[in-house]
Amino acid sequence: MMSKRTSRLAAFTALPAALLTVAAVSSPAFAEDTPAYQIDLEQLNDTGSKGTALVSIRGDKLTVWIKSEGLVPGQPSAQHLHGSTDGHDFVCPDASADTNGDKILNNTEATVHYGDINIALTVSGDTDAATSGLAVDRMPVADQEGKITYKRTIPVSPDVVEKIKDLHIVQHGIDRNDNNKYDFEGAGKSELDPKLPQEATAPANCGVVKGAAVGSVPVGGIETGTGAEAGGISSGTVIGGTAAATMAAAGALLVARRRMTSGAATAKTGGAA
Ligand SMILES: [Cu+2]
Repeated sequence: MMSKRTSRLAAFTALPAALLTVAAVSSPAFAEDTPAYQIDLEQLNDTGSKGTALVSIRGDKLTVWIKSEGLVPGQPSAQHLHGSTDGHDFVCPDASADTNGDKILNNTEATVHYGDINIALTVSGDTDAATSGLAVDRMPVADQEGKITYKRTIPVSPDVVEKIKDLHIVQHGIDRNDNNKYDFEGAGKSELDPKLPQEATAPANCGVVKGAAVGSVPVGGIETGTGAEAGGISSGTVIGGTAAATMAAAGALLVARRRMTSGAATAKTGGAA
């Protein structure tokens, strides 16, 4: 017991002070043994954006904390867990992923590397990739310094519980012409929808889930100090209905591309004002 508590404390000591505060406020999520994984968000598209995130799983609930900066002040940033739970090893792209050579890493180019949207990290309502992928009216808005603080706990499917380490966090929205809004002068039209500025949909940062849990491990509901230690998610209690969930996810991804366009249209109203 002592050692678990000690290691958890040590892990959090390594996190930025600001994030620590968030974790402290929400300590109930960590009051029980819960695996938590750290994500370092690193810039894409020369945004200078960076941040730290934590993801933890307790039963079928995923909690995501994000503390980031370098987003466009006053603008909504679409943010997602990207990647797949079928074992495909997606990664965060670098500048070489700009295959059309226009000096902008757009979402389509980046998706080759970080995968499709798996979960939309909205601030409220559903988190389905298909219906909320670009529901920018429900995405966090960066403050006047371009910072975003986010925390949400959401139910997830068993395959996400099992494969959380295969997913990445991506925040979108860049400002090429530094005028604190998404507009067409900065980077032209989005490849997703010509009615949208590229600045609204291009990725600003990306981070992968690091392999080792920073917190201690057994998932809530499993009263044991053994067996569940390594992955923390090996219990049969959280696995079930996998086939159905996988099929639903596959369907969602197919629809996501189409919905992204209509969803993002909402952003234009707010963003161009
Ligand atoms: Cu995304």
